[in-house]
Amino acid sequence: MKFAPVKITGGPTDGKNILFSIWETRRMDYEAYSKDVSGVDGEWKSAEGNEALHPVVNVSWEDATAFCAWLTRKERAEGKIGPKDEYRLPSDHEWSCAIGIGSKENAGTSPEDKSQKLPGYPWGNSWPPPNGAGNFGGNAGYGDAYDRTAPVGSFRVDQNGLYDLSGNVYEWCLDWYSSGQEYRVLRGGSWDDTSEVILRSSCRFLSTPRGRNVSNGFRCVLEAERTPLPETSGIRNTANGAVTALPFVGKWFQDDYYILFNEDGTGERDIRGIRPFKWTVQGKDLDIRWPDSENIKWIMRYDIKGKIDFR
Ligand SMILES: [Ca+2]
Repeated sequence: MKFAPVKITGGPTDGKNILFSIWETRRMDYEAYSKDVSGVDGEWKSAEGNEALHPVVNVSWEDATAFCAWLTRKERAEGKIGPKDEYRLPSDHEWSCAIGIGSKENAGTSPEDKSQKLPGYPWGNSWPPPNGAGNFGGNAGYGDAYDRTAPVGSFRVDQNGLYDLSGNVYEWCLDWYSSGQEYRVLRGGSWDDTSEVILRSSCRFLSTPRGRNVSNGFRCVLEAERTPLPETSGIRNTANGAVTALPFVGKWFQDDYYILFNEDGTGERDIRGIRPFKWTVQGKDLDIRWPDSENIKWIMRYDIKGKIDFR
């Protein structure tokens, strides 16, 4: 799973960068969970024509929440995330921030009160959706190549680096839909939706917490601690021992690799411990090179507010 930071404005996580999975949770992710935990409901397997890279569907809010709790337990035990870091569903307001309308909504009112109130879509105000905007229903006045779900990441990427917020599958959010506490919130529309109202960024859908549907999946977020280092701290280059000031402590997650910057500026390695790497720092750029292949290079750009961009 890959994650990208989304700046949250308003609500309990105001000012934080919440790491959003760039994809909806895939069948391959859910399969790993179902093999590791006994008693996981098997209805997700029944969706027709789906493959590993398609989003998992037929999962309830309770299923999705249990998946996030499992991933948190697993990665804390493996040392991939810190003891206070947590995978969970995004809140309804955080999801609004991800799709670009968080600052236009009141974080304190119920999803029901905000549903469909704002016009507009992730691609602007035009209707029907432009080509490549997402995986929607066949009668949306827009053609895509998929009758049902599409592999995650098949359509346009947004300004935060996220795919398929709009369309493909509905995504469960943490919140109750309204004060009656009977339904949970779903966002974003699906492969089966064609309505210009339903596909608005502000539209909310609802279902009981145990409801499962072929249009409903979910996306995880990671709420992680990230504390700036004092200005005098630095990172030690393991190749030559030099310490370079870098006011940042953080973690970055890539499918197989995990880079950790400890508070004392040491601890650099990949999670498998196979290949140590060295780095150079130029301004706010961290240039990471594998010693056995100068052609493989990651450059990470930092600012002290915690935003990380891969280039
Ligand atoms: Ca979606």
